[in-house]
Amino acid sequence: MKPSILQLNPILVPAINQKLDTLYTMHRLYEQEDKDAYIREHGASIRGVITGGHTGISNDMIGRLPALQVIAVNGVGTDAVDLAFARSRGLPVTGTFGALTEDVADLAIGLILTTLREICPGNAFVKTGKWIDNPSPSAIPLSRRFSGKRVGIVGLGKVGRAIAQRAAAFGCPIAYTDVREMSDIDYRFVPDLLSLARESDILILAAAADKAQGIVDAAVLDALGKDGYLINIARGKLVVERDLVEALLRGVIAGAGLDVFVDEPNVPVELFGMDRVVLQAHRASATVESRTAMGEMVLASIAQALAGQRPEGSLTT
Ligand code: 8YV
Repeated sequence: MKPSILQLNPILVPAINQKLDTLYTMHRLYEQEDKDAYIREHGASIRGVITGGHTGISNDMIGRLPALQVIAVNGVGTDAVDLAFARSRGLPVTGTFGALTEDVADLAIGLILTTLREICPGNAFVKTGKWIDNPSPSAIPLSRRFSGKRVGIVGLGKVGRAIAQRAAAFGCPIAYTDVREMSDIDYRFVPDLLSLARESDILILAAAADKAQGIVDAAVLDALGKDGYLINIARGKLVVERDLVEALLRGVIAGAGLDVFVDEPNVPVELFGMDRVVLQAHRASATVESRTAMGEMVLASIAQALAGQRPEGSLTT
């Protein structure tokens, strides 16, 4: 009999789904009307869980899966899994570390360019026929340059470093904050976030959100200042979202490029009409390339765990 796997989020790569279906009996919880009843019926047979970084899994759900041998996160953020709890049960929790770095960094740069250069309103101006109606160059206000701006990165892990590399190619001086100074790179280390915000034109959030909730608040936004931009490709909960909306409404900062939010898919509606705010639906890793590589890592983690091996890159075992 094929082992049973519980999948909490869809995987958008057909080849990965085919492999999963060939190897396992797949229980796709997101397709079920009555999720609670479904777990009651199938929970005892489940040996592996596949979940998204943002979705994770609750301790209650883990408790309902007595035969569970692995939690494979199809992402790099493991903040929605209680790692200490999984560790206490000897359960490996794996992530797709390294598989999505380039695409997440690319989107960060994309958000910077679209926000500072106001590409979205420019696009709408042409596509809605407004340019023909108003061909004067003064019809659209001037935007802001990216090249050479002071970039501050919060979290210099794999993604933070890939963003730094790209921003450096735009001639930007790079500074960063993290729990400690990194000895292997020569970007400027700033120990506290408030100072980093004060010394940056563009503040980019690339940190894990396991412990760092609400670190970007009114004071940090105030320090970033009226010509400053916030970019978030990490987790919505790193930001006090109400403070960010207020700061944008009151011109405390100039704009924001956001891929992630506190309560996805709910996004504060005040942001919708703002030209200097660019929004994405949590899509930084949503390329065929990243999602294929991520899917392969998920497959490998499950195969290793079910074969009684410690999955490569397990965070808890
Ligand atoms: C994914 C993410 O969108 O890596 C993460 O932590 O949040 C994203 O890359 C998500 O995990 C896909 O399921």
